[in-house]
Amino acid sequence: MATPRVVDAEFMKSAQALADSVDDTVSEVVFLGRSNVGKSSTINGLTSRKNLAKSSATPGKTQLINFFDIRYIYDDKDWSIRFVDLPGFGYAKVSKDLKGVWQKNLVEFIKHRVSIRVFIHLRDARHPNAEIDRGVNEYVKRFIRGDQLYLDVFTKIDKLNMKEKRALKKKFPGCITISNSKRIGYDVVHQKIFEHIFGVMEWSN
Ligand SMILES: Nc1nc2c(ncn2[C@@H]2O[C@H](COP(=O)(O)OP(=O)(O)O)[C@@H](O)[C@H]2O)c(=O)[nH]1
Ligand SMILES: [Mg+2]
Repeated sequence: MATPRVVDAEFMKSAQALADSVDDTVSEVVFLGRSNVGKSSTINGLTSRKNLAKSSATPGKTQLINFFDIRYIYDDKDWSIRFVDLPGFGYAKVSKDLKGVWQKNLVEFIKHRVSIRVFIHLRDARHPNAEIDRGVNEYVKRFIRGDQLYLDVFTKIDKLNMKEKRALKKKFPGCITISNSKRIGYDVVHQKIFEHIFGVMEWSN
């Protein structure tokens, strides 16, 4: 089964909050995760662009919400969505309501942005038990809507040996694993995104 292909990817805008975000008429995939987990690398990898995410992540912009226009080709047709790169959250222990981990405007964005259809939570495969990731997962699942998909995606899988990979799969059955340095795992991510947003794929794996 063919995989949807990204044929265009363009930086649109950096926003501070929901209020100055781009229009909300196109389905969005938001990427969240700790600083340094590989968010920018994943967006660059999925779009096969070297510097798409980095180019907007100039100093001072890292705390902003970055929007990217994405055009897929699938079945000879064009399909448009947006990717949204969210500021990374820190390593601090999770407080009950994540105050201080994510700024208020970010929490407002992920709660109230109507166009979000997919949350991609990037997690470091070497630290699958990080408390902050568990906290974020539980937190988002409290208000996630029925039309939204939440995907755990483990990055840096190239850093794991066989034994560690087996342990990860055992703890998170069916989890998605990727490597940005080896460019592995992107097809499944594209397929999940596409299937959820457009619901037109018949694929088996
Ligand atoms: N080995 C390995 N390194 C990665 C991978 N993804 C990202 N990195 C590296 O991790 C560092 C942080 O990546 P970056 O994309 O800037 O993370 P961000 O802060 O979440 O946007 C960089 O040095 C990347 O080259 C991966 O899958 N495997
Ligand atoms: Mg980044």
